[in-house]
Amino acid sequence: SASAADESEPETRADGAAPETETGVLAGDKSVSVDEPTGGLTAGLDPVLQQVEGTWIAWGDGEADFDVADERNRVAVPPDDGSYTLRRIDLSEEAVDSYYYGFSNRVLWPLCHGFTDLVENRSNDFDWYRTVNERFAEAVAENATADSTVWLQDYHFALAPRMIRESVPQSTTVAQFWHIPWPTATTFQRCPSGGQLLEGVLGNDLLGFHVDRYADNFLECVRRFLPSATVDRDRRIVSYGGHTTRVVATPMGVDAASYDQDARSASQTQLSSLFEKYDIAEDTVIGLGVDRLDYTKGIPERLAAIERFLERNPTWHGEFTFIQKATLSRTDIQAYERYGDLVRSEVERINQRFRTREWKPIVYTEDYLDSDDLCALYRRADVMVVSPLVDGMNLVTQEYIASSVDGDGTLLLSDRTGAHETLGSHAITIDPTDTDGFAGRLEAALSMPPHERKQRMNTLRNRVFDMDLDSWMETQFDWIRRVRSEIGQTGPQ
Ligand code: GDG
Repeated sequence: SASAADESEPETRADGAAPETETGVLAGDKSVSVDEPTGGLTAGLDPVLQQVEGTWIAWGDGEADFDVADERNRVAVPPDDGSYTLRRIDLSEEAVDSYYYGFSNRVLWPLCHGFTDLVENRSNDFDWYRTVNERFAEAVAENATADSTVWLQDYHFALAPRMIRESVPQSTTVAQFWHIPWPTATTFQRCPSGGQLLEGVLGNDLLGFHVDRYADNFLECVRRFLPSATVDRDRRIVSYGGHTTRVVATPMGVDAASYDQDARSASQTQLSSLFEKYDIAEDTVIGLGVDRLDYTKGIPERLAAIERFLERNPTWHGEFTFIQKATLSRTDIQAYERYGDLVRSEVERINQRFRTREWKPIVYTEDYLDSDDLCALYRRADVMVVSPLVDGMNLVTQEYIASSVDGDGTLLLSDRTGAHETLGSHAITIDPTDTDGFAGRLEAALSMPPHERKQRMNTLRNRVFDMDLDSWMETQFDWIRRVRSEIGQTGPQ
């Protein structure tokens, strides 16, 4: 059996998607409904857990107010045949503020993305981070048997792997996937309690990153800051405190077939009603950006490049509109609030500068788009702009490619994303901070001959279908099996 721990943001899910289909409701004082997620890792794990009949441990929204032993914190999924158990850990408001909005997103998120100026290490946040990691570790230990695989997701659980390792049988496999970059040693040096975090993640038998660079950065941090560890860089194996961790780079994919299918079934009426809502003329050439409203995503830099493009290309006025879909995120943190204000005021300023009575260059929306509308927009977009200053992978890139079923879209992709390391050779590469160069690439994308667009998109599509979510999951489980058999052969180390 497998048990997995996952964490989602209170206002959105981990993949930014909202629940789509309600599949069941449990009766009681406070009823619990079970919703199917629309996409991403959450949706990818659901069928896996249904097959292996495991336990999924996640935190609740803090509102349910059930105590740990309450039946409603153990929900059968699907509710009628109960293939697996969804176990919820309820966190108090203070815990969420310190663990999630505190150490996870005021320290680890900015630090791992190299935004050291934004690191805010408030007192108590690390203690809460440890406490919540302990609560998850206890819940895992209660559920794990000698045969179990524990699969942890992301940077919210840097301490839990060692705690779990020390409380489950030796033959239980502990693995983790780290969805964001691992920073260089120079940056990591500034991480409060960095040594404890390294010791924590080295409780894993397997540690996965999206790309080689993050795996190499991690190994360098271990070498520098845990001198008693033995690091085999070539085989990417670390031995520390009598335990061995294998580090791998396995770029995550999306459910390409389902994006393809949703894009193919997108109707003209659906698209027309979106264009009507945004007040865009039907034959406009469309640029598109889809991001969480996060300071890593390079939205102001993108707006600056669009402004430069409009300055240099009056013939495109009235013909080209850029749609920026921004999903509000972590708004309790001031850096996010300020970033949102900056983005909105830049949009307003650029629109004021160039707009006419019939046209404005930028349509900005924070509305949630259901997956059909999102795929319809991806399909319709002539140019997709992905310009983060740093991004672990960036799944939007792959979603766009999978939805470009007519094969005529072009992709502008920042060279600072994990996606660029796997797909960059057939995208149009941009340096998000080079406004002139970025604007020039936008011009080039819009005037690219159709046969070149098709050729590039065809190659990108093949790659995205090859590296889809299923194949990523298979790779993860292949590695887990391999690590498991290595533990079996060598015995406890
Ligand atoms: C982290 C890492 C890594 C957004 N708005 C809507 C909507 N979304 C969905 C997108 C996409 C997701 O949100 C965003 O995923 P990204 O990968 O682009 O970025 P992060 O949220 O920062 O994710 C990142 C990822 O983890 C996975 O490992 O790639 O580097 O930072 O799926 O589609 N979806 C819908 N409506 C919206 O309005 N339906």
